[in-house]
Parts: sequence; C-alpha cells; structure tokens
Amino acid sequence: MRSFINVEDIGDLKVAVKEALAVKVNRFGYKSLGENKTLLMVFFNSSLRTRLSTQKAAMNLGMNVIVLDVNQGAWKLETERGVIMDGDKSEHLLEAIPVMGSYCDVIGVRSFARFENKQDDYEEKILQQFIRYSGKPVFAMETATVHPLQAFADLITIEEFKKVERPKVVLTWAPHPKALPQAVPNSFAQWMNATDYDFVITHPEGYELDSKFAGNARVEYDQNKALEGADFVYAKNWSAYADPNYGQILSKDMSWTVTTEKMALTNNAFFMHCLPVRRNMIVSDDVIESAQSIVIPEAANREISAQVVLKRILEKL
Ligand code: AN0
Ligand code: CP
Repeated sequence: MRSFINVEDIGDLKVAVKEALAVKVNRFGYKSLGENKTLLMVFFNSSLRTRLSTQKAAMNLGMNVIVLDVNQGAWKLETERGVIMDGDKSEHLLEAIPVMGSYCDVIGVRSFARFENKQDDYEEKILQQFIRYSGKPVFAMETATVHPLQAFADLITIEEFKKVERPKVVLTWAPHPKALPQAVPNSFAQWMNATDYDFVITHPEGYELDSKFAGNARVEYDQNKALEGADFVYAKNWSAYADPNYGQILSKDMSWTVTTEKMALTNNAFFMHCLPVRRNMIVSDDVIESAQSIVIPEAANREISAQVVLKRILEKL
C-alpha cells in the first residue's frame, strides 16, 4: 500500500478486518518489519487519539517515530504558491515537504478542512502536495475530507460487537457549538457503503454530505424514524457541505442530542462516537456512560487500524 486515504486503498474489507483481528491478538509479532524505519507524523491540528494510537502502532511494529506539531515550534508555513512571502510565514510547504520526506520512510498527515475555499478542501490540496513532493508513502490522519483510520477502527468495532450478520447502522448528526469538518462522517459513510450493512444517515435538512461519500446510503430527515430498530448509533456533528453554506452551522437543535429516550427507539443499539465528544450536546451523560456505549473499545481499536495500515505500507517499502 502506497497511500491510505479512501476505502479502496485497503482492498477487500473482510480480509482487512481479519488481518486487524489477527494483529490485535499478536501486536508484537511483526516487530522486525519496522526495524530502522521511521514514521513522521505531521500535525497541523490538535489530536489525542490519532497521535497516541498511531505512535503506539508504529512502536508495536518496531518503527522509530518523529512527531511534528507544525503550529508549535516549527516555522509558520505558507501553503499557497505565488505569494510574496513578506508576512509572518517564514517557510513554504514546497520546501518543507521534501525536507520532511528526507528524514523518514512513511508520513502521516493531519490537516483539517480550513473552510476558506471548498474546492481546496475537497481537492485535498495539502494532502496531495505531501503525496507529490515527499517521495514517501503518505496516509491521512484526518485530512480535509477524510478520516480513514477512524472509519477502519469503527468497522473493526462493529464487526466485534454485532449480534446479527447485517446490522442496521445509523449515522446521526448531533448539535455542536463550533463548525466541524465533514471528514469523519464522509469516511464513515464511505466505509459503511462498502459493507453490506443496512446503513442510514439522518440529519437536519441542509446537512447533506457530498454524494461522493454518501453514495446510495438511505437519508432519513426524521431522526426518530431513522433510529427505529438500529443496532448501532454513530453520532457526529458536522457543518454544512452544500453551497452556499459550506462550513457553516445551520442548526444547534438540541432535540437531536442522543439521549436515553432516543436510544429507547433502537434495537438496544450500541452507541459510538469517534471522540472527542461534547457531553450533553452530542450525547447525554447517561448514554455515554451506559453499558451500550462502546466509545472506549472503539478508540482502542485506533491502535489496531493504524497498525494494519502501517504494516501494509511497510510490507511494500
Ligand atoms: C474533529 C472533527 O470533527 O473533525 C476531530 C474528530 C476526530 N473534532 C473536533 O474538532 C472537535
Ligand atoms: N478520533 C480522533 O481522531 O481523535 P483525535 O482528534 O484526538 O486524534
């Protein structure tokens, strides 16, 4: 595997999940694979899980790890070509990327949607420059439009917890005070569409995701109806994708918060969220603390999804 961005990059999902479950019970069985290989993780945005789980996965594989927080201690980077650099940015991404590439064998990039220019975000302008100019395999650690390490961990988690062959999985929008990217729901939808699950997306009108990711998933605007019979409830906030409201908050309707009453509509569903989560905005204390909440095992599986991805990249180096 040369890059990890979309679901196609991982190939057959059944094979990938099988490999993940094998890695999970034998985390240190591939320690020689990463010997003398260096992972560089570049963060343009904050992270708890991605940073720790990906570093842990790399260490499980025997890799060395370097982490760069671009906004803490590095030179401020210009990302636009053609700009007269007489402002506060000391270095251009076009030099920084090949330099970073020269110190490592694999690069992970976290670079959220900036909401300044929809086309730049949806063309993955920053990620594509890393792919083009680093000369190294690149994987997304949440970029402008995708978060595949999360979606892969979510898939592993559903496979571990599901009680029926073809569960009903509901992705529900929920309120949040700040405008968040569409990357998590985009990837979740893309990966769920690649399974044979009964997959439903519910959100207020105006929150339609890019059809490139939503695909043929059923969209139900009535959250209560969508939750009926659900086996998994996957909550997430995102800002609007559609023009002219790209990146904007259209609703803070607290009736969309996932509460015990909402969960009562489901088939005793498991509750999932990628974290970090704002309690009593996205989900009530009661639901996230309930026996049906699987947010912690879900987060723990981030180590496993990252290890499978790194393992496959290392196998092709
Ligand atoms: C980010 C998001 O919604 O994309 C990261 C989630 C993994 N969340 C926040 O910025 C709160
Ligand atoms: N779920 C997730 O990616 O969390 P972090 O933003 O903390 O990495």
